[in-house]
Amino acid sequence: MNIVENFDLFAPKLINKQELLSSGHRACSGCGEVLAVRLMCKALGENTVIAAATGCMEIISSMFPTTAWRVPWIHVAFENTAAVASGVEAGLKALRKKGKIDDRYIKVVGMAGDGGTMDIGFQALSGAMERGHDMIFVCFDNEAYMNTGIQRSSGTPMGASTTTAPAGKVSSGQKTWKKNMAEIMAAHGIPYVATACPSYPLDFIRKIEKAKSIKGPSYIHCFSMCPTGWRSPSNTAISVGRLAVETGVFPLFEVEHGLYRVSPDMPKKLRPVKDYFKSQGRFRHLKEDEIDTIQDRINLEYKKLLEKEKCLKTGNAQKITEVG
Ligand SMILES: Cc1ncc(C[n+]2csc(CCOP(=O)(O)OP(=O)(O)O)c2C)c(N)n1
Repeated sequence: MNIVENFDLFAPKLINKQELLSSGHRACSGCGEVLAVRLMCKALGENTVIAAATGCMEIISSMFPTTAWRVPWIHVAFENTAAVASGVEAGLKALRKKGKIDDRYIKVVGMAGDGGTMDIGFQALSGAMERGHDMIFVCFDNEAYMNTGIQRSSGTPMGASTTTAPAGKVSSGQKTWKKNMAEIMAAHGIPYVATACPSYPLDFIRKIEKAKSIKGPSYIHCFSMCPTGWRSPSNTAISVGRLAVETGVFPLFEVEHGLYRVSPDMPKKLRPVKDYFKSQGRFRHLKEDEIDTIQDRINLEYKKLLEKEKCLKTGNAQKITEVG
């Protein structure tokens, strides 16, 4: 289905008012990630089973003997979130086939932080996507191992100060470029990949709904603002998320059956990355030349993304899908 021509089909309609992640959890004040999880649950609805890795969202929501989850939720190890989710999906399929459960469609979701997705849970995720399980995997990327004390991950951006990549006299924070997880997932050739940010809630909900409607594997990479780890005031999570999108630090796009589409929320012209850096203490130490290097990289990556989208607009997309 052509995602541009059929955009109205996917546009957000009424938002589910039911809260499937209840209040009373222990998230930090101003946490952008828990807002994203709440929106995700609204979009998924109650016919959902979630497998969640250890991480902030687990420790804040499931302190024994309480739980904030109003859908079946399984806490699993860092390494095997996607493997557990794929097992649940296969199990439900088998039970349905044998007539042991009713015919209701249940969506299985795996979720983890950037550490649990991009580092330690990576091989299980790659395997589940390649096997084609009917599931969604959502990475809530707060750009470090946050609940254990702000250690760097492969999702930490270049130059950010963390406790294991600290800024100081001889170091300028993280020394490596952020792993481009959405592109890695797109390279698996799965039906649907998207980036999202809770500062754009309708875009986020629409993407989760679309992933839910797809029978097959989907991956959503969600930018998850963390005032605690990013050294920013707790009332700035939404504005920081907006700045990340407006500066192209975190572009919003989706890849449906190999076809790229940049979100209409992206600005015509990107703001300078400096505006984004100013909003957080973790970038406070960066010097002009370091900021320039990062700016060049952002410009290049965004240009590459727009080029990929251009294929769709120029009609080359048809050729790509025919070949694919
Ligand atoms: C194999 C393994 N290594 C280390 C840990 C300890 N540990 C628990 S949560 C966590 C950090 C999780 O980081 P991330 O996935 O980015 O989630 P966040 O806490 O940022 O939400 C670590 C290192 C663990 N539970 N299992």
